[in-house]
Amino acid sequence: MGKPLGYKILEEHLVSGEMIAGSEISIRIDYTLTQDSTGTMAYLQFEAMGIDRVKTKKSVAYIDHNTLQSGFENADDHNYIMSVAKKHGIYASRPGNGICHQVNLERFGVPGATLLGSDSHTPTGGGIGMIAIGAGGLDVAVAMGGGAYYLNCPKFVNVELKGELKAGVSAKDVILEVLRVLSVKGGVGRIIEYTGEGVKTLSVPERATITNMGAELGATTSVFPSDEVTREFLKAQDREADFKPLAADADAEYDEHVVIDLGSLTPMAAMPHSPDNVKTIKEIGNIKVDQVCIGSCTNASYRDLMRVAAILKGKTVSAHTSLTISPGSKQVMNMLAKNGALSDMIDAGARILECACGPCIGMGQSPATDAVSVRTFNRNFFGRSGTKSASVYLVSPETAAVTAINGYLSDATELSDISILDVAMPEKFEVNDNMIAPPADCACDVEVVRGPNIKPFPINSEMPDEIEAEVMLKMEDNITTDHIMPSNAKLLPYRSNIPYLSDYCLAPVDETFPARAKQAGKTILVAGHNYGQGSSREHAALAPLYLGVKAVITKSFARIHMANLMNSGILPLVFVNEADYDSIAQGDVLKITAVRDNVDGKDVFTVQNETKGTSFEVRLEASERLRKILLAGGLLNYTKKNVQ
Ligand code: MIC
Ligand code: SF4
Repeated sequence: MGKPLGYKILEEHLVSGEMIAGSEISIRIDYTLTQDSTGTMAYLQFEAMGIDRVKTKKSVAYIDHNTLQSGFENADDHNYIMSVAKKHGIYASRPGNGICHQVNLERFGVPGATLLGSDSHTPTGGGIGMIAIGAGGLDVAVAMGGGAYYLNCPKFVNVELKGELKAGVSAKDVILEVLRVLSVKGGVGRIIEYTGEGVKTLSVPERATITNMGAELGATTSVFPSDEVTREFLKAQDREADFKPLAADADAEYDEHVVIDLGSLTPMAAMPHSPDNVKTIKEIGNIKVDQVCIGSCTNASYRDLMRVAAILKGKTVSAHTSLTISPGSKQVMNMLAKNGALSDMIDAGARILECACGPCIGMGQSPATDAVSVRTFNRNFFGRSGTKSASVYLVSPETAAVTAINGYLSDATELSDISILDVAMPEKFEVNDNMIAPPADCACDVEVVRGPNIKPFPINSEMPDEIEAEVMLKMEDNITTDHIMPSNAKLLPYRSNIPYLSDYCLAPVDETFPARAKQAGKTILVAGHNYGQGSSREHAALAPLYLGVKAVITKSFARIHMANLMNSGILPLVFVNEADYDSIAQGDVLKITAVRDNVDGKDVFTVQNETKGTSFEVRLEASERLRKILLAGGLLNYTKKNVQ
């Protein structure tokens, strides 16, 4: 039987394990990327490993998230990243050069290679035929040191694309449709692989929009074949030598199959507060819009922004709407400047922001109270914009641009002259890597700069033999990492300061939690399905660790967050019978005895509810290696133990 493309790439990089869905495998990592908000922690951990130089083919450190300098903290952390990268053989993309995923696609993506990134949207690289996976910073640090990356062998879902998109309908609408069909947990434990006639009608950045938002499906990653369209893109980036044709076997067998007729799609939006809450623009109706934000690693490519410029040309942004545009890379911004498109945007009244994540991660542009904000981003989780009462809708760049002009949610297929959207891919991109700083030849020449914002990160102790603690918080389904460890302009500067951050841990769910947890000393969390969806930030495990969280019991976990919990030595447990969730109340005291024996060898064990006098069963879904990590009190302890 034939194999999916993702299967073949994983198999080529296999270090240990068997390619059986659900069983643990480890793979060799060719490339890594970090960004600044997860990077400081990743490099502190890399330094703690005592390795001189990275062992990957290439590792790149991006500075793109924390680009607001409202105090010394971000600037200090940037100096740390620049110097630590220089010392250890890592290329560093300076602030202003662009968003990690877009720049990586443009300048470093290689079909058939593996990429591990300390950001959940690393799968953007799947648009160029890579197996690109998001992970916690510690896993990326290990990969930089030459260690394998461990994951559960995924299932493979084939999304077959038929036909061609109509003008005004966009790659964003394709992934919104996939989200509508599969939901935010539909991709868990799966690689989403795109095939079919429709593939060749999509450019590499359009494919990358689709693989980028595979993160919102909870997928391990998403991948497109590498074909003539890929070759053209690489050629236009002066990198044709990196091209290699790749596709699934013609008779490839998949675990699941979804068919999407591109021609039948219409413009869509993900409504508040979840990326899978998708409806067509027609269904939602022409609601009044206060703010439009265009940009992010999902939708800030050359063609995206050229179409936006074409819609804005000669028009004025609605009087009651604010429009911001953040180009995804310096390359794209420069091309728009040279061909006049930037001028069309400025002329229409767009507020041009720097090439960075910006409003997507709440770095400015928080909407007004009760405002409706329409964004081309990938996440509209509750509170992420920085304004709790705001309603955020996720749309394509075309939808965003017409909406900004009209001031009401609008359908780009109804443009009076639709031919303006006919934008060709450039034959040649503006290539200038002058903002990518190369590493030093020798580590000895470089001194690492450490500002006062960098605080030691918490390290767990060995797993105790008994856990008895209060359920300090009982939560619903789909709790995101933006709930667990919120990120906004006020908190992002403290990504290297866990004690400070922990005072805001889970505050969007319950503001009293950090103080209550601190007082109790040790706590247990209970939640519904898909706990920890969203970001790869390990701060969502480190802050709970700092606050004394010993175990998290849920109906199910999101992949990266579960790995981060284990890496921190926090027990992630799943209810054997979901109904037991209902029997637990916040404030109940739970007790697990013989914890070490259970973790060592049992898949299922018992938790006593001391308050109710009842008991229930939980499952620990962990390989032998992960059990050892948990027993040691986390990956760093485990690694130290095994190196000595
Ligand atoms: C995000 O989009 O949520 C982020 C900010 O890029 C995160 C990383 C982080 O929290 O620093 C992600 O997606 O992993
Ligand atoms: Fe940056 Fe937003 Fe992309 Fe995260 S999703 S990497 S914050 S642009």
